[in-house]
Amino acid sequence: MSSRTVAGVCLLAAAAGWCGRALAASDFLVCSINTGKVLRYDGASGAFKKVQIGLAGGLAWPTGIVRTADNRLYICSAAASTVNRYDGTSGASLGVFAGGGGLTFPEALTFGPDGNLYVGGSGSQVIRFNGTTGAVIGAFTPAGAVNGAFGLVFGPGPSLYVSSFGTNVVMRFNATTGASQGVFASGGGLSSPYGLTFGPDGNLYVASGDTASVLRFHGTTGAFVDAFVTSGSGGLSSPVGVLFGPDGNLYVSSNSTSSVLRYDGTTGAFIDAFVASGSGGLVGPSYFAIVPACGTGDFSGNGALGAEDIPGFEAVLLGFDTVAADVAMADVNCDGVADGRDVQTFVGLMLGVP
Ligand SMILES: [Ca+2]
Ligand SMILES: [Ca+2]
Repeated sequence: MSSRTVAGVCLLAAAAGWCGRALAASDFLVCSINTGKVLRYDGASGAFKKVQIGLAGGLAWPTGIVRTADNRLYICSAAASTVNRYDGTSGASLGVFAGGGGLTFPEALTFGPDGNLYVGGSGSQVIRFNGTTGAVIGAFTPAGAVNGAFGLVFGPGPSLYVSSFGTNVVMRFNATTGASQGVFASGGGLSSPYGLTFGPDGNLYVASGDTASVLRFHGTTGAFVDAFVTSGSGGLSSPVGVLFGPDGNLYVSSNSTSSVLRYDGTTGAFIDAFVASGSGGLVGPSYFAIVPACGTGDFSGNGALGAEDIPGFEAVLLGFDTVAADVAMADVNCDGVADGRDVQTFVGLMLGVP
């Protein structure tokens, strides 16, 4: 059977929802501020894989990063005061997506429940952009409500929770109107807050830059719970990004030590330097994203993707081969599923066409 036939079968099947084979493997994409690059690491071992984006599209001082379901990467190019868009597989630049509207030195971004893009920077307001076109919608939060919006997350309320870097608090805003709901979290030593995320226990975890810790606040009341990651634990210094990984543990980028550290997701105890200091040329990590791992398509195991790999690739797409490692290998377009949408990328890689 030709690969063209396979593509046709699986595109139809994918539409019906049964052909795609979901994967568990993930990678980390880490923004390396000082080198202007985005680096890819194995989500299981933390080993360096490759430079995903290297200075492409005018990327300067990369900070906030999110991946969307259509496999696009949106990255804050802080020094250019723009949000740039990239192909999640090749890392190719798709140009500047958003900018203007008063956005300066953006460091944090997230898509909202309305599908629009919310970006925080060095100013006093979170700016909203059309999530499809990137056009400026306008300031979302009231003027002066924050001083450096360097962390954003939508959460219970529904509300938008914003780290206000210069005032050492987490502010809360109505997720629909942007109206201020006041200070949500403060105290416990919170100083120069950066990334924040809601954990599996429903509480809010906030990177506290100046105290080199990750503080936990009650997810409903905002009351200080504890220093979940204690000051300097595991060498933590100037934490920026905080995310719970697929293994349930907490990952924290340690900007000053150029590493990503891992902590027990229940106790907060230091586990290891998941991404070792300087690995792959990492200098000054800021935010990071956890994304589906890319398959190599190299079923023959000869270190290259070629015609010899077609039978193995077809066997996965047709469902004859359901071995997890093979399914992961077939996801060459890195969208987390092995299906007909991988055919174009597979053929491109085989022919050496980016
Ligand atoms: Ca091969
Ligand atoms: Ca895929």
